Amino acid sequence: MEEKRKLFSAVQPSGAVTIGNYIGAIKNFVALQDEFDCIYAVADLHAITVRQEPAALRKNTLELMALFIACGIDPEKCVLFVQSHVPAHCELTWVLNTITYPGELSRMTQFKDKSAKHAENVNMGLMDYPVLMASDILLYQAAAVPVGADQKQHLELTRDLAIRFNNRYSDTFTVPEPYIMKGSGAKIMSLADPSRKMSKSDDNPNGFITMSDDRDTVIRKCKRAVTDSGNEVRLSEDKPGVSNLIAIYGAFTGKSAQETEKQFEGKGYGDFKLAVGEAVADALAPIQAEKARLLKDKGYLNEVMKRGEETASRIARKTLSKVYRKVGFYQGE
Ligand code: AQP
Repeated sequence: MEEKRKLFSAVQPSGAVTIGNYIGAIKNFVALQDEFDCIYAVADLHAITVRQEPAALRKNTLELMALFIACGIDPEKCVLFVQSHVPAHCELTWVLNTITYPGELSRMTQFKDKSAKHAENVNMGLMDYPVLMASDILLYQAAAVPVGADQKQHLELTRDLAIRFNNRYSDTFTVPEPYIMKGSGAKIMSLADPSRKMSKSDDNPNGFITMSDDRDTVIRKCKRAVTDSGNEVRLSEDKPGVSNLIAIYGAFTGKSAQETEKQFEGKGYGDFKLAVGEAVADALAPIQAEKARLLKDKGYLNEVMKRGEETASRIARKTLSKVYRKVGFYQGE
């Protein structure tokens, strides 16, 4: 049987996961699990580049693992693990750091944004984030990486580092390609400010809907969402607020923008916002119930993580020992 291509992606346990993370990442992870050999991580090493409360980080890690499974990622088909459980990620980062130039990292948009946002904590990890991300991907010889628009620059660096290493030391890494999902690429914007990305670390909780928000909260946040002047439900660049809600509605109902426009023709924003809220709440309810069930079974979650760690470590070690050999580390005769 032909071997499937490997695909890697991860989500940071840096807060309560939003519907932006779900639409842009987790929903796609589920759709890709039959086509690829998928490896998905809870990226806790990445998360500490921004200050985290230790107890919250532990809780968010377990919750994210449960959420992955509750959303439909099958641990029997995919490798699901926690990044810090596989030390090879840090080890490869060190080697790749030695072929990365500071200028490449200081000009990254995310570094600039997060440095501005966390001016009190501009640390080396924040700057080195893309090299750790390159290690995540290259360790597994991933051919494809599903990326949102916000991660394209980082994937480009991963490709550059893979090519640079391969040229210097001979062929070692698969050079990954971005995987753009058909009909997606949606970047979900903040409900409070549709010019900004919806982010789990946003200080304004009205800007995002989390995957754990209850029905009333979801509907209230949708009702309060900043919309544009006028009252016509139409996808348009000059209607960023309404366009964002159309994207969210589409992601949870499967309806195209045209279908949504037609459905709400002659109706105002009020009806539309309520319908968006109800659609999101309806879709989240079964996921929330399954997540709650899984969180009661820590033994099962720990076992999934352990299995994931073992499989991930095996693949990662193979790549790492190749890298160590190529750079000239003595590994016994
Ligand atoms: N608003 C979004 N729309 C679409 N996709 C999104 N992603 C994040 N926000 C949106 C996608 O989610 C995946 C995991 O992201 P991450 O947790 O690794 O970090 P992030 O991109 O920095 O997400 P957040 O929510 O903005 O986290 P914080 O606030 O901690 O920085 C990625 O594939 C991303 O594209």
